[in-house]
Amino acid sequence: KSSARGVAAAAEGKLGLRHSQQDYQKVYDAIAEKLEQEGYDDGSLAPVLVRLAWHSSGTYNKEDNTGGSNYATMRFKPEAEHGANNGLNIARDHMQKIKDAFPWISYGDLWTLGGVVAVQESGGPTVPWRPGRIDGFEHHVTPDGRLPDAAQAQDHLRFIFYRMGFNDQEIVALSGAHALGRCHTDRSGFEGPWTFSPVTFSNQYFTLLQDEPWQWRKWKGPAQYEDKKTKSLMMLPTDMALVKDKSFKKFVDIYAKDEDAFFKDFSKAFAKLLELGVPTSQFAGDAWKMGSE
Ligand code: HIF
Repeated sequence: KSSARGVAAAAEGKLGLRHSQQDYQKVYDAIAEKLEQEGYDDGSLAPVLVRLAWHSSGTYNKEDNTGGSNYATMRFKPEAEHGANNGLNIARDHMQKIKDAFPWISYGDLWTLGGVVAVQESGGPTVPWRPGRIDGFEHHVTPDGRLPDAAQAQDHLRFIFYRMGFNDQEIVALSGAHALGRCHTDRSGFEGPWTFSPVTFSNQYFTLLQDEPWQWRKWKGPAQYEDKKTKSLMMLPTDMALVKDKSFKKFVDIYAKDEDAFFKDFSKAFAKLLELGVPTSQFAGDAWKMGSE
């Protein structure tokens, strides 16, 4: 049933019957216009939109080709209620307003495009993106436990990200997205931002990981690190795994030194993440570079 819709969607895409890059650019602009939210966290929705795009894609399993961004299954209660997705209702609700204005876009395309807008408008690299995802059904929801558990270390990171088809370099490159946003006690239990500028996309996550002394925070919450000097920043156990593991650390050092290298590798890895689980036949052609004028 869903494959028939996929074929139809792909055919429409190939024939260019549906929507042009300019149409999608209008959606991009509408999202960009909504990012700044006075009073919300650090003043921007960008971080939580990046998290939505990633969590809607990161359920992918290359072994059986299930999960990923194709069906936007976080719309369904069982996946919305997976613990890892706590708080993403905020992002989905904001994106629903965009969907109301552009009802022709699929949720998977909308959420992944939201991640692209958020990265780019926060000063990050251009992330090639193309439409083609279709809305699926509740039976496409994958089991809980496919997203990473922040309390764990390098073995777990590899187990989770290798399952999606990523290698060590890509794991580290992706991780730089924690330059954006913060942890919330009522969502994950953890608390605080990773960097001093949580609404600016930069390589600061890597320079801080490399340069700052980190120590366990003494508090009642889950085990997390704090920076010794200001005690205002945090790192998750999974973040610290990147400097404890030699193979990961090599890339942390590269990205701390060379922001261009980070931007280039992040762009590739994030574009790949956002297309996990989408059959190539559903894409009409090469990915686009979207952006504000
Ligand atoms: Fe995150 N991530 N992430 N993450 N994440 C959180 C928040 C954000 C992990 C755990 C957490 C990636 C990988 C991993 C963002 C983007 C990405 C939170 C806090 C946790 C616990 C949630 C909350 O309390 O609000 C783990 C264990 C990961 C495996 C390494 C990606 C690479 C870094 C794939 C990625 O892009 C963003 C952005 C946020 C901030 C959300 C916010 O609301 O500010």
